[in-house]
Amino acid sequence: MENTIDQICTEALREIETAKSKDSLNAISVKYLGRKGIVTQFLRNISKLPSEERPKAGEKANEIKKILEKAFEETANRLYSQSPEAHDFVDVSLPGRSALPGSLHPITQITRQICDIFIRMGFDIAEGPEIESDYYNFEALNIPKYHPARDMQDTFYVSDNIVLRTHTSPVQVRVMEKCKPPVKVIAPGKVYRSDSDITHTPMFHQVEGLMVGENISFGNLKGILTNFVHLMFDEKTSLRFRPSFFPFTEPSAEVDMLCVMCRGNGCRICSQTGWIEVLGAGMVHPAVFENVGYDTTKITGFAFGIGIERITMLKYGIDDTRKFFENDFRFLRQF
Ligand code: 2U9
Repeated sequence: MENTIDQICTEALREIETAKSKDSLNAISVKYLGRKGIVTQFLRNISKLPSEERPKAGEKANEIKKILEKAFEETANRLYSQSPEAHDFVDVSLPGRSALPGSLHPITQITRQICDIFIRMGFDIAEGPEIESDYYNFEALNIPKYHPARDMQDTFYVSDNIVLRTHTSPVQVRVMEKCKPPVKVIAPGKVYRSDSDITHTPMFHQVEGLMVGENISFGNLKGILTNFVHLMFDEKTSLRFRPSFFPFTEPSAEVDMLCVMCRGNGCRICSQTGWIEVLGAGMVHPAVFENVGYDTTKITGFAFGIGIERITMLKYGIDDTRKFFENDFRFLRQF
């Protein structure tokens, strides 16, 4: 009995192996595994065997049936992969693969909102190089040779006199060199500082603004910035100006807005102060005007700098700047 089924198996495997087409393979399959096939008949006849022989014979026959089924499947795959239709087969019944819809990065969205607000107030947009000369990034802005900002710890140096811009201020210097006053521009873009922790990334985004002409005052600065914060957040968000120092402005101020979370009562976001620092500003230092050839007896102006990551975090309640640059879709898709 055992010999017979082994012989059947050997013969079937030889036939399967030499099958030349899917049709002949099909015929072999019917011959052995079909309803009246040799293996099927063999299984049926097991019931006629003496009871002590049945279990062994059944086990053996089922094992051989599995071997043959596997051999049929493998040979069918081999014959199919060699057939011409395997190479240009398109299953038109499959659902289409749609491309993931893209969206604007939250930083891009907020940059555009900020630009729109200043455009409505009459500002033009100016752009400039991210790789800058030491002159435009520091010297022209009254940042002296031994100022800490110039240190390798704070600035990325490309060479002795070339840096990755640490602010977008050089853009406004270039604008003033080219245009006579009045000038009213904002300069959005990437800036670089050699700094990396939970609140700092080596690259971040700024929008700086500059308004220059006759009779431009600190009052104008307060008006423009108050309007900006009211449009960006809401009319109840009041501003507070604190005296500060920057080499390129005099007087200078750091500007806080009423905390968006607690509205001045004190919370974790504002470290219980009720206020959040959002930007820096001041009246352009006369030394900067002299560097671009403006007449300091007639011309005054103000400038300000806004960190875009900070505004975006406050708008969307994000707690870690690094999230902006990890390219994690789970984070980015929320905006
Ligand atoms: C010119 C003259 C002066 C731009 C200014 C600031 C104050 C300031 C910070 C805000 C957040 C940088 O991104 S931040 O960390 N900026 O505090 N920026 S005044 O002053 C200028 C610009 C151009 C010709």
